[in-house]
Parts: sequence; C-alpha cells; structure tokens
Amino acid sequence: MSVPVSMATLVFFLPLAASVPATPSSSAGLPGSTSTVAGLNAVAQAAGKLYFGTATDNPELTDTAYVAILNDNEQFGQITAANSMKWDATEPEQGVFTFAQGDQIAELATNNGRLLRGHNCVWDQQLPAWVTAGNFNAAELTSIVQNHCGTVVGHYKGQVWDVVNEPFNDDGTFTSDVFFDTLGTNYINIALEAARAADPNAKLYINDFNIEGTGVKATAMKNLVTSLKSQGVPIDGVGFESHFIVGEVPSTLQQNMEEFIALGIEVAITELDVRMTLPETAALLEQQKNDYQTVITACQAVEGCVGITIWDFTDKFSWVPGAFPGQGAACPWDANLVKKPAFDGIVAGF
Ligand code: 9MR
Repeated sequence: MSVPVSMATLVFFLPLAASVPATPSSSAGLPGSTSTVAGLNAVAQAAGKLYFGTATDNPELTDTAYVAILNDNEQFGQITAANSMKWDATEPEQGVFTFAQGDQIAELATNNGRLLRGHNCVWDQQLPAWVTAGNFNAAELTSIVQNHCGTVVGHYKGQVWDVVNEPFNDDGTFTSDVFFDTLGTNYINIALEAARAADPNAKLYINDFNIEGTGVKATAMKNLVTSLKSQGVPIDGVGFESHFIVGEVPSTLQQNMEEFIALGIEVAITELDVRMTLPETAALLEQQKNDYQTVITACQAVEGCVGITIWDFTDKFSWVPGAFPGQGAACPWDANLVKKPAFDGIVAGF
C-alpha cells in the first residue's frame, strides 16, 4: 500500500536535500568527498580484504603533507614501489645490485607493519642497456634472469611479487622483447622458478593491463596460468592493473575474476586509477566515483580477490598526464591532497 506523502513533507524535504552542499575539493569549486570514513584500509579490512594500498615513488617522499597521508595505516595497508624495484633501479650494471631506493619504499611498508608488493622482476620496460643490448644467448640470459629475480625477491623476502609484468600484447600474443625473443615463453618459467627458489614464502604474480574484462588478452593470460600450473611452475596470482577510463570499467570484471580464481590462483587489483579527459567536471567526477565503486564492488564480491592497490593516491603524482596528454584527474585525492568523490565511491564499494 502506498503511503500518501503530503505536500508539506515534500516541501520540507526536497529543498533540504537539494541544499546539502557538496564539499568543494578544488579551487574550481568542484564537488569533493562527503564521506566521514577516515581510512580506506580500515574499511577494506573490516570488509574481509587483506589490504587497501597505494603505489608511491621516492621523489614524492619529500612532500610532508603527502607522506602524512601515505603513512596513515588506516588509509593504506600496503605499498608498491612505482619505480624503484624495477630492473634499471636494482641492477643497473650486470651483477651490481642497488637497493637503497627500493629499501626506502620497503621500509615505509615494513616499519609500519604493512604489506609490500615487489614490482617487478621481468618486464620489457625500464631495462638497462646492458640487458637489452647484450646479445646474450639463451644460456646466458637464463642465468641473468635467474640471478636478477632470485636476488631481488631474496632481498625483499616474505612479500608479494609481480615477478612477470605485462607479458602480453593486447591481441593476446606475447610481447616481443629481449626475454621472449631469446627464450620464448620459457623466460616466464625461469623467472617464477628463480623467485620461488629465493623465497618459498613469497606470493608470485603475473601482472598485466587490459585483462580486467573477458576477451582475448584475458584468455591468453588464463591459458598461460593453466600451462604454468600443468608444468608445475609456481604461480600464485594474477594482477589486474586496472588503469581505467571514466565510464569504461569492463562489465565482465567480476565474472573474469571468478574465471581466474577457478584456475586455482588469487587475483588482486594492482594499479587502479580512473582517468578522464580534462578539464574535470562535476559530472565526470560523479562518474569516476561510480567507476571506483564498481571496481571495489567486484573485488568485494569475489573472495579470491585479496586486495586493491591504487596507482598513487593523488593527482599530484599520477603517471597519467605524462603518458596521456590532456587526460588526468585519475586518483581519489586531487592535486591539493583533498579527497574527491572517488574516495566515497571506494568506501561505498566495500
Ligand atoms: O608509474 C610508473 C611511472 O612513473 C613510470 O614512468 C612508468 C614507466 O613505464 O611506469 C609506471 O608504472 C607502470 C607500472 O610499472 C606497470 N604498469 C603500468 C604503470 C603505468 O605506466
């Protein structure tokens, strides 16, 4: 039975609802977060996830206002080094390992009792010239990959590692690089086995983008996981990078996660951000909020989705404008370190 609503009630409530001011988050007066929740990691853990985390990078650590948010355990329970554990940073010369920058990030995590995600051992990018231009034969490169992965994973023990990063092209074929061109897909086995030998307790992942929805690239990754498992090669998880565009979160995200988990592995959202064509508008920020919520809701619905990492938390340090001119505003905090509606979307998703 419908209850008649008197005109007086409507007159009372409608203007009230309409008059709740959206907190401005920018000098442009755009809407901001209205959430009263203090920390995303606290919300994620209360919802049964292992962590909510963020990437960070060494040059950012001189920004004290930024670091104050980064070091809040309620906000972030996991840290990924955006650059300083990559090959060019950790083994710039053959056999010469440099961990000072990586250690600075690792200590942010481990000194605060937080999780660290190692990123990454083998990737076609950010490689020193000695690797790409060394003209190594298969035996030499095998030993180079073993030494590199074993040493970096062994240095940061007890962690999660993106051992292999971005092995596929968007059409599901393997990326041509020095590793694939010299060793075929066996470079993946070599890297994973070296990582396992260095640390039997590390969680070993393969990480990629454009595998978040079902499709040829996701299928290629599933086939790779199946193949590795059938060969007895250690593989514990697949990372869904999740660099999304406003309004374009794949509708098959949850289904796809479930399909990966059915292979006997876990998944994680490893590099989440949601970019837009600038300038920001209230409508774009609202859609972005919904997009963040959609991603969190999917992970929340799937037990084997263990946690979520955003690819830095503030637009001040996002990689997006540098990579996609004219796009940006991809993070849940704006460039002034003020929470955006996206923050509320994340909270709502758990
Ligand atoms: O955030 C990283 C940026 O600072 C680097 O310039 C860039 C170099 O390729 O790598 C960025 O991080 C990437 C990550 O390592 C792998 N997935 C895509 C990320 C964004 O490019």
